[in-house]
Amino acid sequence: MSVEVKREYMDFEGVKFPVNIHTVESLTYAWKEFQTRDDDVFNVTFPKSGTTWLQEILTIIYSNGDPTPAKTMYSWDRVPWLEQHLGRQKLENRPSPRLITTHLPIQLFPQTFYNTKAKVIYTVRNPKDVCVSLYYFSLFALLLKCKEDFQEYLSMFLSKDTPFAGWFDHVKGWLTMKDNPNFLLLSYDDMTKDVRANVIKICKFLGKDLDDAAIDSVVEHSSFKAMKENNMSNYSAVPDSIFKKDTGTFHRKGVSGDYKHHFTPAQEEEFEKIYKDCMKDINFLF
Ligand code: PPS
Repeated sequence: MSVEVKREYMDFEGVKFPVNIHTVESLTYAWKEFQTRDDDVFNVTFPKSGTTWLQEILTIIYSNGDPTPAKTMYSWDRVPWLEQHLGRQKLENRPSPRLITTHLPIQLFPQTFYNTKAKVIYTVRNPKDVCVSLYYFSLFALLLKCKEDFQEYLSMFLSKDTPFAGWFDHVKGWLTMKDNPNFLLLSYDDMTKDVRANVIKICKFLGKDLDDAAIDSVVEHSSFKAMKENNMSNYSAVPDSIFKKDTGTFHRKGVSGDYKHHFTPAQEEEFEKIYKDCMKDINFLF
């Protein structure tokens, strides 16, 4: 039986979510019912900011450098999405420590988190690159609204018709946690420059004592090339009814600054203006 996939969003507490993989029940579970444990680790991102990369890095850190789990289990089973329709099923009885992925904006993050020692790793990426990455992704991911014309897509990205609260509110919300000792802020763009230093930073934050060889293994097996070739992480297993794979690949370029090949000077100017206005109270520059 084939399920009809729709490029539509539902509204939950004023935030838009793609309908096919989110329900009121799954979002309520994530927000109000999920029981956070002290050793839970949350991989939090706005889409296209390094989610899958962190899923791979965390998996291999927690196997002490052994790439086997990353090569034998799907990323969405190893580090499942909390808010998606299978979140409860995948996370409820999972042994600790649980590695958990989420695109939730901070106001819908599990309420029980705040009474625990659980940790959040929040990865940000230059929003212009996020926009370009999401533009290409939405052309082949049939779960998302898309526009073939990049200018039209850019306008949609900057509008209220963006899922997961939109880039600006998502980032602004999560940055309010930046002084919490259980919160680690990473930058995708910085990771592309020195992934090893970032892996060491993550290990320190998580209290994981990996030797040099294990750290080298994390770096090697989470590289763009390794992940693009890893059928457990490259989404090649997703059916064509959801990802129209003849129109793109999940692992597209994996670089910082690709927006320069897509934005016109006028589009950059428009973006900068909105960025400055929306982020005026935030001390964070790209
Ligand atoms: S999603 O759909 O939200 O889970 O997407 P996400 O994983 O956050 O982001 C996808 C972009 O990340 C790139 N990517 C990587 N870059 C560098 N190194 C590694 N290992 C890596 N893995 C994924 C991926 O190519 C997407 O970026 P673009 O710019 O489209 O290439």
